Amino acid sequence: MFKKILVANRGEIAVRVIRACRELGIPSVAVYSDVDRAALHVLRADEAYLIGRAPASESYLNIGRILDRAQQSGADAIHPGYGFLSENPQFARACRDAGITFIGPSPEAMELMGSKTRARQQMEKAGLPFVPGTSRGLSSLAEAQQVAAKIGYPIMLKAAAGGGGKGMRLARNASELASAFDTARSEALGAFGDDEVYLEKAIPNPRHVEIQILADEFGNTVYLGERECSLQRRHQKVLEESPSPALTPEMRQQMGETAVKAARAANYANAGTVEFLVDASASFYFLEMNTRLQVEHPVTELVTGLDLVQLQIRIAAGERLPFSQDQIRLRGHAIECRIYAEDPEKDYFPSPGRITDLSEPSGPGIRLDSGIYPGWKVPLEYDPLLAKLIAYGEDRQQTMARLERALGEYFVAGVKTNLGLFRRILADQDFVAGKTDTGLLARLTAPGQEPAATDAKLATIAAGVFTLLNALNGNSTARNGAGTDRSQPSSQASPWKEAARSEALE
Ligand code: MV4
Repeated sequence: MFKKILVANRGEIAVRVIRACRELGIPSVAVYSDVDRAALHVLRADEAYLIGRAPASESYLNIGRILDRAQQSGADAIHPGYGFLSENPQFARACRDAGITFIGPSPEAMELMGSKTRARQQMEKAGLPFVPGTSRGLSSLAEAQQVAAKIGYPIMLKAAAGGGGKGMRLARNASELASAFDTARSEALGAFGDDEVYLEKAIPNPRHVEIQILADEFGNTVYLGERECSLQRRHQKVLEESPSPALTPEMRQQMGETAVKAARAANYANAGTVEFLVDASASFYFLEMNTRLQVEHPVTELVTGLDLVQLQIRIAAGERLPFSQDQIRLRGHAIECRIYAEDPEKDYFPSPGRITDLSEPSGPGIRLDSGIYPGWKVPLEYDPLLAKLIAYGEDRQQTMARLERALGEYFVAGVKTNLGLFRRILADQDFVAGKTDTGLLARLTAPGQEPAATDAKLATIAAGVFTLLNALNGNSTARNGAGTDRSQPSSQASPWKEAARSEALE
């Protein structure tokens, strides 16, 4: 087993990985940028090292600096989390060259899946169902129009180096394709440094269902059920659940076995996710494979009872999978909400700032993977994900009830959050009925949909009460301790608290 693990990430996922290290008895090393000196992951790790200035390119994406810190601290493995360097084959290769184990798949598997066209060729060779379209880059508009005419419009233009919907364009006919082609190419070049684009038949109103797989370095590969991720906004997932309300046990098995075949075709080891589109008639198609631990991995952990991060570490250390497919049991239901610092009244624009007060949910069936604490200032340089609230229950009904109860216990002051959106999702008839299609979030987040007037007022009053209660608690301690009787709340309260209090009294 490893002697020490460096966690090349920040926020809730770095905290999550540090927890796995602690349980395995492995010392952990955090790295941090200038603005993350007091971040939660720094406080939780056994050691921490500064790696650079706030821009990610100078810190969390700085391969040389991170490897230096690994060597300096005596770490013999690096966990990349998600995002940042997690799907960068050059980083995985640099780790290998430095004699440090990258906790994840091989650089070769990452390269294969990083090119969406190469991945499609490989799936075609392995005989797996994938969305009809081209499996190599389009060399000209004429070629694109020829293929599109053959498979039929509407089509999607996608960047081969993209993924996750970035740089994707819909064309409903030949003239739309003509106007989209050159822009798609130059956008792909700008965003990914590679102008290769390909096309797929557009699947109308698809569901996004992904299969978690786990593979050891001895060729043992298993699937761990699915995650329904159709609630997305601008290609950002907002809520994920397992099992998917749209899958039958037969589909689950078919998709699971297809995902295992896809992983085998890529000679894949460690944790990975195979994404599928599911159409209205329940046919499924390979979309892409993500070669990292995903944000939404906790829903799979809850329904399988497994610790995916510990298993990643053990696989990377050369251990065999400790179970086979027939030993995996899926039980109950899990739903995850991604809690972001963003302003619902400004079209969910990021809203970083200082966390002035915090009340966190707990209790039966509630898991909170959080990266914040009161007094911490959420920096504006990175993704504004604050925490993931995950509910677990025997069935979807109980899970929704627990989630709703937990949302009522959750209070974040100082930054705007999307917490209110989840209360409305849970109150939505379509969501309750399991009809989690793409249109649902668009409807709930459309401008004017926000019941801002009443909710915002109520939230402000609640904030005022919360602040007063805190201040009063502080007073009683002071009275008992030092004999001072401050009948007014502390004069050191922040301007925010003062504002909230006066608004509440108003
Ligand atoms: C598609 C598609 C329709 N047809 N590909 C890919 C990544 C994901 N974030 C969005 N992607 C899509 N790819 C073809 N050939 C529609 C989407 C899509 C989507 C898919 C599932 C759930 C929500 C979605 C929201 C927007 C677009």
